[in-house]
Amino acid sequence: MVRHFFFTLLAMQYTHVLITGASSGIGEAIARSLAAKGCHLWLVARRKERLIALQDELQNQYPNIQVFVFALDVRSANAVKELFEDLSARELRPNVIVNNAGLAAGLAEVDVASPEDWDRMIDTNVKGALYVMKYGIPLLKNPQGGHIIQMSSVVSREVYAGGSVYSATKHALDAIHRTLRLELLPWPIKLTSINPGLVETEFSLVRFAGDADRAQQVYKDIEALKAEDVADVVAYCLSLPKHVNLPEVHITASAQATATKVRKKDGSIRG
Ligand code: NDP
Ligand code: 8X3
Repeated sequence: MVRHFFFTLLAMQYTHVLITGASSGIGEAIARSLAAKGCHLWLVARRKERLIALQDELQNQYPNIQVFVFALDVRSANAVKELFEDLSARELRPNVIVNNAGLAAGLAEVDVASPEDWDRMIDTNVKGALYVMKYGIPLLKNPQGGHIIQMSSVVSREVYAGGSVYSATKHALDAIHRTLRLELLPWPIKLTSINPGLVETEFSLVRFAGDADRAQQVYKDIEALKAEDVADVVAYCLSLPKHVNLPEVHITASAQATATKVRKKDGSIRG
């Protein structure tokens, strides 16, 4: 309660925020959290009806902000290009990009995994994120600058059996993030990579192709992070003074030591 009061009081440095993957989980929680702080929002994902429901809810709750919705697949370079071309022609445009859309597909070892799953992960997590940066960065290259938040993962630095390609995509994002910190240094553009551990969202449901029982096992008997916990950290990063940046934030549940090693509620160790 006290924590949420504190986070509500944070003043944002930038208040015009585009969020990819805003139809669910972490992206949706970021949208709710930033709307409460008075930010204008551009919500991006494929499931239009979910985005519209969120837009309606936030517009009703916070009539002073503007919420825009764009239903698109970040795997389409053309769709992402058109989105940012459209935005750059408008007066009201984003100065924060939360590059959050992403997924894991499957948990199979390399010799038995599906190449289609690999394509989905690489096309979404790496190429999709790159398209958003390529076409979004020109919007931030101005004297006012902006902030790019990249949703990565603890597996940008770790690996586990069955997670080779998901982990490879997040390692790739880490390399891209560190490269962009060099390339964008001439501009007042902050870059933050958020690296969460286990967060209870639709992530595992997607990973296991809608198998709810299997997805529930991932979070069973442990106290994982909630999407709101990650959203609070994003809000904190966006509220830091202009001269302060957190380039990388690792955030895990208190009961998580590595991507796979967690303390269960009964005190035993899983993984
Ligand atoms: P969710 O499955 O709940 O949300 C994923 C979001 O990404 C949805 O809004 C989905 O929208 C969007 N998305 C997926 N593919 C595309 C696409 N091709 N084009 C546009 N949007 C897309 O999972 P999380 O909230 O947990 O995941 C968000 C990010 O956090 C991901 O990058 C994930 O890798 C990362 N992460 C998650 C962790 C976890 O344990 N949950 C831990 C560490 C990092 P739609 O389907 O409507 O397009
Ligand atoms: C998601 C975290 O450990 O489930 O990035 O792969 S994990």
